[in-house]
Amino acid sequence: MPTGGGRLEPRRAEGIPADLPHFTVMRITVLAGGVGAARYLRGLKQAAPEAEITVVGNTGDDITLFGLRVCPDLDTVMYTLGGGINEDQGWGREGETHRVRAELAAYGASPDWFTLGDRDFATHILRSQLLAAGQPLSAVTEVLCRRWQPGVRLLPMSDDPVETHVTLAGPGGREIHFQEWWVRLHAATPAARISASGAERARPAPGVLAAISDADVVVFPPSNPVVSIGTILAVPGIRAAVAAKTVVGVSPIIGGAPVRGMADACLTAIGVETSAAAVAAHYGPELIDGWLVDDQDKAVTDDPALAGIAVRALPLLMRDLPATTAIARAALDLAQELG
Ligand code: FO1
Repeated sequence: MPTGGGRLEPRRAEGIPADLPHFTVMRITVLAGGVGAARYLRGLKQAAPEAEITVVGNTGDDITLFGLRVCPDLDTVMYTLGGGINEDQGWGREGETHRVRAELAAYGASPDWFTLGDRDFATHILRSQLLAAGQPLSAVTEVLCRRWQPGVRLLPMSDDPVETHVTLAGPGGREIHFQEWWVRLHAATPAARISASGAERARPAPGVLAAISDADVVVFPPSNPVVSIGTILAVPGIRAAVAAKTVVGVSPIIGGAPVRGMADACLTAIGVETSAAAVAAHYGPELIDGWLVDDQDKAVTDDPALAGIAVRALPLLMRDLPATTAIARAALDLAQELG
């Protein structure tokens, strides 16, 4: 809940003399996972073309493969906003070939369950080269974004290693990397526990806390509340910084099911029902001030479990850019109303 009573007024940009025409910049900070967040950001850029948007990206999905550091959620935001994404998959590069993958398979190299395309490999090779030279992930991400020009500032949640691990249910449940659970097992094997390994020792990356505290509004796009937004909030300092701001979230669940991905498997793992109301209650009124739900879930607007959270119902399927832009606009309007 925001502390000050300050209205959501776009601020005067620094250095503009008071008597000049009123030039203001709205600052929006978005906690982002992968595909859902990236698609939402396309609409947000359209809804507020003059705004300064900072994206705090989840790095819990990151994995080292063949000696290369792969950062799926950062890359999905960068490729999607930069125009290089494989639109159908929502991850990886468009126009891909898989010659390197085939050569690795011919050697019997493992793992063989994670598809890396030839163009995508270039991103991981350059990232790994710069990391090996001692550059922090935030600096490396800035270098990669110089090519893609995503039109937002993309910050990893932390420069320290954090990896989401899943403990499989059942006797002697193994602990495996999130990607193995997600990609090889399709999250079909129930998870007894999902943890952000290393989060407790991680520090917010440079600029992350300032981007949150300086924001006029913080947005939770329709990302996975457990392994994307939950992981970002697990980095010490981030949850408290966000809770002090006006926060509007977009439900990733419509009509009791995730729009894409397998957020239901993640929610079940932490004992949260797969519903728009349950996810909002999971975040709680201490964290979020507004919550957008689909028309199918408009009963949520009267749900007593969501006291303290302003709920608005509207079409929430991001079927195309105009629809996504309307959703992004609605979040900003609600934030303005709650200012
Ligand atoms: N998701 C899959 O379901 N199968 C894959 O083979 C796969 C490869 C892959 C390669 C690079 C990348 O950036 C993402 C990739 N993803 C793949 C998506 C990845 O699992 C994401 O972490 C999830 O979409 C959750 O955000």
